[in-house]
Amino acid sequence: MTPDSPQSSSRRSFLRIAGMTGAGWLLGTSGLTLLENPVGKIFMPLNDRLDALLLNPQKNVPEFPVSAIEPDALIVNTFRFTPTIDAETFRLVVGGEVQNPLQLDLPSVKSLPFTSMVIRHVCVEGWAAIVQWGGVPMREIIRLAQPKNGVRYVYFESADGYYESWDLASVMHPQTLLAYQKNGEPLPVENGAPLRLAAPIKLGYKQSKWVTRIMLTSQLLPRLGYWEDQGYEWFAGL
Ligand SMILES: Nc1nc2c(c(=O)[nH]1)N[C@H]1C(S)=C(S)[C@@H](COP(=O)(O)O)O[C@H]1N2
Ligand SMILES: [Mo]
Repeated sequence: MTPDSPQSSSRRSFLRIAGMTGAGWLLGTSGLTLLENPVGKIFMPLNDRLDALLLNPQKNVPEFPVSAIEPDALIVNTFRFTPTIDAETFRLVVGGEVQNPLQLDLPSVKSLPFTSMVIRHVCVEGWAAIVQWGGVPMREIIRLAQPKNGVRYVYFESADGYYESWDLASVMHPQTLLAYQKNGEPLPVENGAPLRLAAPIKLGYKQSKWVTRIMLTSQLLPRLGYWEDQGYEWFAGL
């Protein structure tokens, strides 16, 4: 943990999150949304699909010890160009079929629960690397956005024009992170800063770098993903 660890930030920082009402939707750790009103606290169930994914989390993939990290093994794999993103003006947009569209600045993203994991990154081109990633579990962001009933897919748009679609269950996996640290350091720009996907359950090309926009949908769109649209497998599970 660094001195300015995201875990030390107070819940008040949630108020900086655009799209939240003054009445205040607070997030319980139980996976249910907690509504404070004059009468007391009322538990509001989310939609069934999301409830199932939150209350019956999928099995964690075993992680590696920090000593197993291979600092030089992660090959930068960028197919177009490395975009420059201004951290000050950056907003992560979360929209589509959600009840609570979000525009999160970086401090807001970093105020969300922090997780770190040491996993193997596997590229379809025939190399792999054990890497530590730190960031916010994607499920926390999905939960904040409150998907409407019927949402099954999540689209990720990147600043370099890269795009990917995932199934909701894989996005809700506890080890699917929106990462902003690599091997204990701030995420380098060539690895996707300020925010990139990292997960031990999918091949490298599913793990979008420079994520700017997250869209929740009930149906897959004609464009599936940068590599999928050139014939690569969509699910790409490990
Ligand atoms: N936006 C964007 N994301 C991307 C890519 C890319 O070119 N653009 N390459 C993908 C591929 S194939 C891999 S293996 C990983 C590589 O991540 P790294 O460059 O941090 O090693 O990023 C994935 N995400
Ligand atoms: Mo890759």
